[in-house]
Amino acid sequence: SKKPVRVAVTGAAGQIGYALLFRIASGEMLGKDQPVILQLLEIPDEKAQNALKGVMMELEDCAFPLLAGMEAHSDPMTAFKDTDYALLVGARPRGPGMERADLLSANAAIFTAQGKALNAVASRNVKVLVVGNPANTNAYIAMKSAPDLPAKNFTAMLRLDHNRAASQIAAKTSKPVGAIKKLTVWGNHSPTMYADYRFATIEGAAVKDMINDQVWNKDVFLPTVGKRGAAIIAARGLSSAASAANAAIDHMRDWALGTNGEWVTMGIPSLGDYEIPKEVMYGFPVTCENGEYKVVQGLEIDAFSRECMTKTLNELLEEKAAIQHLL
Ligand code: NAX
Repeated sequence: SKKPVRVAVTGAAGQIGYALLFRIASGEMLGKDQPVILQLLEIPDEKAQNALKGVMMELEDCAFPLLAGMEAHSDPMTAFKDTDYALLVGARPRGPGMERADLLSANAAIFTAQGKALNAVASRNVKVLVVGNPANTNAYIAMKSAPDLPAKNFTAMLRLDHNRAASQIAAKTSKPVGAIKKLTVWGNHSPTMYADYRFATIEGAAVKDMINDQVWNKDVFLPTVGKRGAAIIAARGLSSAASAANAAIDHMRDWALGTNGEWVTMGIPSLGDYEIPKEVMYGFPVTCENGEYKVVQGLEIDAFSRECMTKTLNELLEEKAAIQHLL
């Protein structure tokens, strides 16, 4: 049987953690033949550490055959030791009266420390997914704080936006969601993201022709996908958790095990494709093979798309400018 791999998860006692850890331990992320060791990080606070112990008791009680080990940590320098995968979920949420700049700098402190710890102790091939918001900028900060690791190993989660876009298109076209191919979401994980179905197909037919309604695209589809997180908070009283955990599983599984030529969306450090400046952590259409992602090339960017892509890029550049002095 395979040698266990190490999977670090931060914010492990939070809502997303609770929807995520059991699925990782059951083999849904890395395969039903891949044993895992969970290295769980929470803040040192006693309540959080106790809650983490409780989650670990439940993980034990699942008797998952693939769960080869489990550790609780309060320091990223031990939590990330030799880790092959790191899911950075824990982040500082926006408190009452907190300005956007305060939120960015509180998270910059967390993600510089975690990036440095990954740099110091993680596997040199570690695959990092940042979920904690602002996800793209946090991933950028972690990447910049880990100069000895390949920049391409740092990614941000756009997959929830991608899956949300797919479900809206399935509803609009009355087609099965699993039949939608070649969809993507460009840019920031925020309401400025640009979900783009211009290239999408269902059973070989172009989604664009099936919908053929630019007003729906602009006035219904994009705002619905962009504001879906807020709609879930309004309905549930809590932010998306199971769907976010599901997207994290999808992102890591596809990156590690491949997509068989199909497109998925990942937030990755730009290599300059599609005129997105290098290193900006931006959502792109990618395919994955042998543990590596590759940006889909040669897509035509029309005027409306360029406008949307620039708007979400500008937001990312502003976030980057706001934290640059902290790096
Ligand atoms: P919770 O508040 O339920 O859990 C977060 C957990 O992280 C808490 O237990 C907290 O103690 C821990 N934590 C905070 N700082 C930490 C640190 N420095 N090291 C280790 N642990 C730390 O939030 P939850 O609903 O689980 O959401 C987690 C994050 O995901 C939030 O930042 C949220 O905004 C973000 N999201 C990102 C999404 C995306 O698509 N990228 C979608 C869902 C979600 O909103």
